[in-house]
Amino acid sequence: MVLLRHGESVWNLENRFTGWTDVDLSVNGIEEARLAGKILKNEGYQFDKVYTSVLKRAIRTLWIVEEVMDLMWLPTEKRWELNERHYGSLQGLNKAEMAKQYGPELVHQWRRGYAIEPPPLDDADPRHPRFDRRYAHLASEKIPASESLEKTLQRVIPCWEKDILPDIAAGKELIIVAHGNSLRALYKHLEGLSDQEVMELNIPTGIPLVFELDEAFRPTAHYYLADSEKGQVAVDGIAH
Ligand code: DG2
Repeated sequence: MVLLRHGESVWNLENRFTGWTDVDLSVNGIEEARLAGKILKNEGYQFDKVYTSVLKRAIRTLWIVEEVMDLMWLPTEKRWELNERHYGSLQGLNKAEMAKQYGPELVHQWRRGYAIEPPPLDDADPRHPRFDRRYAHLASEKIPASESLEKTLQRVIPCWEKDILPDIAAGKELIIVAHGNSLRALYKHLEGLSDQEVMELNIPTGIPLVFELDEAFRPTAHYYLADSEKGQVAVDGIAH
């Protein structure tokens, strides 16, 4: 199974909290997606099915990977549960400016704390997902105005258990193209990281992360497919 965080988005580039804001890839993000596709192709990966979010930075990354790999036929499940965590009223704000205003510790807690929820979007805010058709089928209590990583995990893991795992059990090779925090939630679950340990976990944009699973679907190994120095810097470093 391969996990892939989308390529750099325009708001990653501008260092803005993004969450459920539907921004596109930056020019660099398009390149990252191409490189991810090339690496997967060169390494001989094949897939039977794709899971992604309903946000275009993940979907476009997937399209580019599929095009490069000549796999545009792949059945695709677009799932809101794989969306980035909702960043509440922080969405659109610059991370460095917020750190200056509120202090780096609080901003770090908002970004990496497990249970802390950023301030919510107002119910009447036109950016609230309850006004977005793609979430219209959801019960109102499921539509977030802000999410902690814990809440994100509470929607990612049921999707993993009910839908993704049965596909793996049926022998399908999967790629999951999603986001920094929805993938951190899945990684935490797979590797059994503590709430404290997951604070140190960062997943770089556009670098395929392979999980090898045993018969009980427990990970036996995981590794990034980063063959360049740039890729290694992204894996060792963080932020976006
Ligand atoms: C970023 C992650 O999400 O930000 O929402 O700002 O993976 O969709 O680019 P992504 C966002 P941090 O949690 O690293 O601040």
